[in-house]
Amino acid sequence: MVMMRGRQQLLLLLFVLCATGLRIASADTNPQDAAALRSLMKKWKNVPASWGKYNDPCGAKWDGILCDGNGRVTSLNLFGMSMSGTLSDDIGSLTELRILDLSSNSLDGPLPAVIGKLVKLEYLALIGCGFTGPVPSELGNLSQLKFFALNSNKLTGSIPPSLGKLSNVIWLDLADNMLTGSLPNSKDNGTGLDQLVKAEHFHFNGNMLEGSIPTNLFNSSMHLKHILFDINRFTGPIPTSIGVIPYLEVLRLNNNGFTGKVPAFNNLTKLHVLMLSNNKLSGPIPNLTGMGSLENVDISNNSFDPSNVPSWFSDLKSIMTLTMQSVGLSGQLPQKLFSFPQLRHLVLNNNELNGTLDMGNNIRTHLDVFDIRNNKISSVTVYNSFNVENLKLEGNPLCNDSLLSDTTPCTGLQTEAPPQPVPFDVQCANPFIETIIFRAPSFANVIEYLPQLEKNLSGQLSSCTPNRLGLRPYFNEGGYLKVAIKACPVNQKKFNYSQVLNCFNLTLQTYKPPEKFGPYYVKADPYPFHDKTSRAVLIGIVTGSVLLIVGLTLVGFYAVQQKKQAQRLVSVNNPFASWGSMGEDIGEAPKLKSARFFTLEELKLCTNYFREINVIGAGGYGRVYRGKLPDGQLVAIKRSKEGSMQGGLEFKTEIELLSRVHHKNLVGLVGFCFEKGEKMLVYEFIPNGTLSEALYGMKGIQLDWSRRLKIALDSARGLAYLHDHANPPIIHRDVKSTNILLDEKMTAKVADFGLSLLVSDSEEGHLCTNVKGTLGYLDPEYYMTQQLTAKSDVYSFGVVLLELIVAKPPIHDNKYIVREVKMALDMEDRKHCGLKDVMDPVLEKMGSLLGFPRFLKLALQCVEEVGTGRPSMNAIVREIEGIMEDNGLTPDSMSASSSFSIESRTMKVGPKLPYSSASTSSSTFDMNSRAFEYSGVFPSSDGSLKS
Ligand SMILES: *[C@@H]1O[C@H](CO)[C@@H](O)[C@H](O)[C@H]1NC(C)=O
Ligand SMILES: *[C@@H]1O[C@H](CO)[C@@H](O)[C@H](O)[C@H]1NC(C)=O
Ligand SMILES: *[C@@H]1O[C@H](CO)[C@@H](O)[C@H](O)[C@H]1NC(C)=O
Ligand SMILES: *[C@@H]1O[C@H](CO)[C@@H](O)[C@H](O)[C@H]1NC(C)=O
Ligand SMILES: CC(=O)N[C@H]1CO[C@H](CO)[C@@H](O)[C@@H]1O
Repeated sequence: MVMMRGRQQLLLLLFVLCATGLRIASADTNPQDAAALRSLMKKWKNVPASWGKYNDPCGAKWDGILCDGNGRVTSLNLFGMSMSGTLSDDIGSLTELRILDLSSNSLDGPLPAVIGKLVKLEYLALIGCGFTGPVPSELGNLSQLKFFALNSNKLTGSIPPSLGKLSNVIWLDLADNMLTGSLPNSKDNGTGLDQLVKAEHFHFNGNMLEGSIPTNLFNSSMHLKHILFDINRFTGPIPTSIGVIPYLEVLRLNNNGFTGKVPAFNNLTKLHVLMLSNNKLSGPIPNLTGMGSLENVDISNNSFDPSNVPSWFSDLKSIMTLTMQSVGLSGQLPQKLFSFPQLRHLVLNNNELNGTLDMGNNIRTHLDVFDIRNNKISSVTVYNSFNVENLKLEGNPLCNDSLLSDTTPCTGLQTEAPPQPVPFDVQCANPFIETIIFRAPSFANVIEYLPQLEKNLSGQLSSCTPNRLGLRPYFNEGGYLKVAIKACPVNQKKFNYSQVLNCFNLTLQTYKPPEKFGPYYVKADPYPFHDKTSRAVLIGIVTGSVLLIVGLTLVGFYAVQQKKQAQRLVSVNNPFASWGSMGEDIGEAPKLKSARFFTLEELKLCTNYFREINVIGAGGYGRVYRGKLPDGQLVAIKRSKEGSMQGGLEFKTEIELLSRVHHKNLVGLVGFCFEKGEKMLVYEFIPNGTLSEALYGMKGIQLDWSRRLKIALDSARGLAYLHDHANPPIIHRDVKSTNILLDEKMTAKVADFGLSLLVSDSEEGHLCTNVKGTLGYLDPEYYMTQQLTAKSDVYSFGVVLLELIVAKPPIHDNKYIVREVKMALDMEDRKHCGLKDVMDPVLEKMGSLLGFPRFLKLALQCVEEVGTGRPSMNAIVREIEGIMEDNGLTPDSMSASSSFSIESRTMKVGPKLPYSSASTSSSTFDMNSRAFEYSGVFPSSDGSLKS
């Protein structure tokens, strides 16, 4: 009988072993710990599916549990499991616990005091839950604790003095709760935070802590690296003892009520981030002499004594972000400041800075923001190397009465739109999303650092989500940088519990972000672990024929992966392959000469995620953005609207065409992007704006006659190339002064021949098509007959030549330029040909009008009614060359600055290039080209406007 029972038991055991997937059960869980876990589980909803399914938490592996050889639970890690409920006192029974991490769950209720019994605990992380009530003073008994993080809950009450007994603690984080009271110290409260000499992190920001900070809280034997006391209600003076902490890297005291003088911090030579803004500090501006590690300083909005620009501005050799609003600064900024290569944000508005703003000639920095609004600057010296578009000058005397008054630095039109959260670009049904909150980044321009972070994080998460990561950065009010991460599962519908626990649990700081990002914490969004399909799949796999399924699955995965890999390879080589689904056969990759393929991601990064501020033109086709490639090259990116008419085939034709066209008087194509429904053309960026701006847009730029001849010649050469040397020939179809751009040497380049049609597409060079072009430039013959020829471009070019004389738009004051000039014409007048009242008045002031009658004659030939009466572009080139040579001007050797003058009243001009770069902020490609079809308004050449 006994024998039988034994055999039955053996059989039963074998059966159980088989049913649990042939797992060899190791140590049984200690019954006390097993009971505690079951009781804890009763108070929790949505525990991992493995919980309770198996009898033995250690042996059968409940997700998130680790045990020692005696079956005692040593680690309870349920980060981001989307659980809810409360934490019961049963936790106190797990006395061998070393790691307790329940972060990013919807747990609430009070923290049980019995956590204080877990005396072996080294890591306690209850971050981003909803715990309420006080921090139990019993937690001070956790003498082995190294990592103590209760941040981002709803804890109330004061910080218990007993925490001073956490003699091994390195990380102490109580931030973002509702804590009140003062910081306990050993002198007043028996025990206190001053005793935590091993601590490297005091993170108490975002509470309602109050009172003054005791002087004895800090001493020189401490190891503090980060002091985050910002956004509280502290009052009284900043203790001088902070200045003796040898390893301090981040000091954030901003947004409190600190008063009095800022103590000497000069010995804090490792300090990177110093934030004192929005307090009531007084006395002299802090003396930061010798603090060469500072990268991010903000001392704005205090009540410092007015002072001259301090000499330590020249010491900040590592500075990236310097913010000093309303601190009573006067005088001039030292040029040295602008030689520090990492400086990106300089915000000095609402001070008394006066005299000339002269950044010197060796600017090594690229300022993304230079805000010097509401000061007393009366003049500015601008050098070639400085990017004027980021300068904000409003509210300075300089803006009242100078040629700058209408420019963006003074009008503030470039004021940054509030940051828009950009959409993630990875898509999947069940992404895992978590946000890393960086509490003291050194930089303000995240775009520059995002690629580093992405690379670094991809490495960290690669075992769960290779190549499938989206990042979305944004700064919030406190200067905290939040980066949301969206990770997609690969070859599976969802992430499982153990993947989330092993890959995404960044709470214990095992993940090291790149330098300059500073301290961080992580908060995960809830994840839909518990919807039915996933459980069915899981149960299916467990209960089915394990080997068979594993075998089949492996084969299946392999096949899918091979296929995916093959597809990936194809799509990298040929971005057009994925577009076959549009119903058109686009075929092979375009045949490109020297133009490259950009990914959508690359173009996003170089345009700041297509931010509004980078838009330099817009119109029917879409928008044009300014961007900066990683190698520093500036580009103009023409992005077609979603669902724009042009299909993949036309797009391919266009880029093939454009990539073949290379001429120094044509704006060159750098590359293109064709991905996820986006069609973008990337052109070289031409810094000095359009011809129309130079003629009648910007004040300050004045082109003399010989310079205008040269511009006419340059653009004629560009068009002649399109007509006669491009293969196949190209008709521009939209020649106008806004499509002629001026580069840094004032060389003209013709832009936007995207509307072009291939001449060879039709017979005998004639094209029958809908009339397209721009009001004021349109060839009347083309309009009447709809026959497009190269001579239509010649007509439009003739209008541009007249604009060079008149310096007004082709239609102005209800007059049409062609008609206006013809009416005034009087060839008897040898000097002005009767156009004295019509022509640009500055022309005569700026020197003689060599060859003017011949030039005028050429222009009028170009605008002949009948196409056959007009010269070819080649003939035009030869005639302008002739005009220049006969008048002693050498067409190909005009230097950049010889005749380009600028009126200078309050503005001094640097040695290199005058203030012409102001026009960089306006459009490179005029997309407002009011292209119209038959029904448009057309000016007849007699000057009236007809409908
Ligand atoms: C610490 O001592 C000070 C001075 O006696 C007292 O005001 C404060 O309330 C004490 N703090 C705590 C947390 O007990
Ligand atoms: C800085 O350190 C030096 C040398 O240790 C010391 O003499 C000086 O008093 C310190 N300054 C401050 C402000 O603590
Ligand atoms: C600032 O501190 C440095 C070094 O401690 C000292 O030499 C200098 O005189 C101080 N400057 C002012 C304006 O107090
Ligand atoms: C700037 O302001 C200071 C102090 O008000 C004054 O002494 C100085 O002369 C001013 N400089 C210029 C160039 O106006
Ligand atoms: C407690 C725990 O499971 N920690 C894991 C968190 O993630 C890291 C990787 O970042 C793993 O190494 C840990 O085991």
